[in-house]
Amino acid sequence: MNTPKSNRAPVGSVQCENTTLNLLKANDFVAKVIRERLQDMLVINICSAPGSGKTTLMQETGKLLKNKLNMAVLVGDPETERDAIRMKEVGINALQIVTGGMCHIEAQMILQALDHINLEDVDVLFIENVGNLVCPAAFDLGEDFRVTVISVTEGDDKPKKYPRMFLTSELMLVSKSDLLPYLPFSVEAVTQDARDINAGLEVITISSLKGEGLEQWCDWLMKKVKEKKEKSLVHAEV
Ligand SMILES: Nc1nc2c(ncn2[C@@H]2O[C@H](COP(=O)(O)OP(=O)(O)OP(=O)(O)O)[C@@H](O)[C@H]2O)c(=O)[nH]1
Ligand SMILES: [Mg+2]
Repeated sequence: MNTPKSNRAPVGSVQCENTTLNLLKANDFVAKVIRERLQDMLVINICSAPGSGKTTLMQETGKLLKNKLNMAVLVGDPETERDAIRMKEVGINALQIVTGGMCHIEAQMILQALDHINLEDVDVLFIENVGNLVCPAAFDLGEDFRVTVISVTEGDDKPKKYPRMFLTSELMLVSKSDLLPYLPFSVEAVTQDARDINAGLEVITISSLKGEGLEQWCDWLMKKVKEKKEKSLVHAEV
């Protein structure tokens, strides 16, 4: 009898159909409502793998810009309010969205959260997404820009493995640069791979721990806030 020696699948890959497209149409509808509602402030969706330094960056940004900018943060996690607590500890107006195990934030969660956070006079609203380089890339949250953080501990091969996140981002922050001397990570290689996917992607290398690149990041942010304010004034006049 001809019995197979192994039941393992042969090496190869299967291209799967994406059946979430209809669900995303509903999300896009809500994202449009958010975009219309938040015309007076810059909205930034910060995405990354778990632990790449999003909350730490928010804390440092809050400290550096507290006299220049009124910022608020909606932060998503599957469980716990830890990140919102960390931000409040440094004086940031923050609200936790507990997704109940879900691996990304959806636009309807943001819409619900908007009724529970004071956004009066806010210049920039950050959305710290759930740590995940896959699903958050598919969900428009009504943001003006998406910023992807990739830490040097994750490996420089990630952009081509998770291309949609890098394709839909305006800026890539290469974080934890203070660890570069200890790791086989090339900022040049990760930048090249990311720009192969998205030629216009801006890149800033940062260390929230040592302060490297934070001035450049804050300058980028202030410029975007200014541009959004100008746009919102033009919109109000017509
Ligand atoms: N060496 C170094 N460590 C950092 C830096 N920024 C953050 N960390 C550390 O990285 C770990 C994760 O940082 P977080 O800011 O919690 O990361 P996060 O992306 O918000 O994590 P999740 O919300 O769980 O996805 C913490 O132990 C931080 O202290 C940095 O610039 N350099
Ligand atoms: Mg966090």
